[in-house]
Amino acid sequence: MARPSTLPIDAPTDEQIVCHVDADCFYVACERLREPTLRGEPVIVGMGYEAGESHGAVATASYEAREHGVQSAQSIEAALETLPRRGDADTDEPTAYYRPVDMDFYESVSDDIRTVLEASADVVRPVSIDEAYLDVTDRTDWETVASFGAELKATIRERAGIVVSVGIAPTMSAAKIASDAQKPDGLTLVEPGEVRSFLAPLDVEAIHNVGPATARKLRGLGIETAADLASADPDRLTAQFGERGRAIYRYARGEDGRDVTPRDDPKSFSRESAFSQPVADHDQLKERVQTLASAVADRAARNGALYQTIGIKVVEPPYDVHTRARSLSGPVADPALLEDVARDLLTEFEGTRVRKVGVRVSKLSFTDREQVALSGFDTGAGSDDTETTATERTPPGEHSDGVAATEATPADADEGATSPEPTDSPHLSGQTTLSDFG
Ligand code: TTP
Ligand code: CA
Repeated sequence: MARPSTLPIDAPTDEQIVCHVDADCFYVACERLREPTLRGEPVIVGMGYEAGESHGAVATASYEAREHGVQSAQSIEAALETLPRRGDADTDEPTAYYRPVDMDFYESVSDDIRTVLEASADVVRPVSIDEAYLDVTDRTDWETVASFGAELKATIRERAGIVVSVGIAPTMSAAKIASDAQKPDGLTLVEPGEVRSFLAPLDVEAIHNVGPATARKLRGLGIETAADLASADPDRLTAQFGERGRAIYRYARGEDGRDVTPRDDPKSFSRESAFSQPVADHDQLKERVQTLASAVADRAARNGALYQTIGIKVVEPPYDVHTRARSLSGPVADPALLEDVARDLLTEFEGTRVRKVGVRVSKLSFTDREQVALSGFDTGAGSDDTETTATERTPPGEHSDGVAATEATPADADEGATSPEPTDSPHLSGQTTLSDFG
């Protein structure tokens, strides 16, 4: 049914059926995949954590560990106080298993989930490594959508080994909130006409575009719940918050006309890695660069990307950032060439003490390989860098913009405008030793 042209763009519409899929305690679920003895146990995955150590922060905790109060972003030290490492404690007190973050593995599991999502929906919008919106309007209808959701969950469990929670609603905001409503292993359906009453009892902060600061101001005005916001005076909200006042008023009423759209292609893929002590041994650096180059090549391949510029980043202690890049004459997807160019760019830094290295590919294109072959460019160029036409010296910091990763949060992410800006890799903070550039 076409949207009547007299309706404002944000008017409620029953046209869309949106699924929001969010994996349950994702990093832990991945660890349990390869280590089934962790099932049913308290498990904590630490960012910047190493086996037997106590530094780093909790990336996620299993639901069993959450019962004891362990939560994301807590320090590992604090978590260890609540739940000592299994094997360390000689008491009957509860203990937990601790594991370091392994992004490469989690990304490969994320790709398995993505494959199921792509096959189940006409449009998939990934939001983070374990979360995506699906437009399933043409795949189901409101009468059968509950079994569609159940089947989707079962297929993800079967193909990727991961338990997800699913929210289904006529709008993106309601679908997102619904997926969180009955975690873990949830399936929550909000039917057309029910969105406003579904939102009504929620805290204002649950509403799309309401961040912590806006929520505080709203509470100051006596507006505590979505119902309060939905029945507030829109002119007063506009006077207070500008155009956004009217937008959040609409969202609170369940009026969210956003379509699920595929995310823009990323601009680059990168990986970097820090050493605990500065390293001057060139062979060791070369080896690390090679590992990073191969991880980047993998990631580009998984995303069907060709790259034309290959770059490295070298950080001398304390914060002296050098970047070097080389442009090829055409786009390639060639891991061996990528590794060679990255290693070659590194030779300039022989003898340098290095705290951190990174590898990046940019100038991406997403044409398929067939087209590239047709254009006469040999993607199997191997390590022959006669393909290279220029070495550009890029000023320090160049790599800090335009960064995009597969988990990039879209510009219109669900965080309120007053929330902190999402980074390219939503939960990866500086704590990690292997992270994205920028
Ligand atoms: P979330 O979806 O927020 O959390 P979760 O999947 O662990 O748990 P839930 O069942 O409540 O959805 O984040 C996805 C992954 O992102 C998470 O497994 C680990 C990582 N992460 C961090 O590294 N740091 C953080 O502060 C958060 C919140 C998540
Ligand atoms: Ca999750």
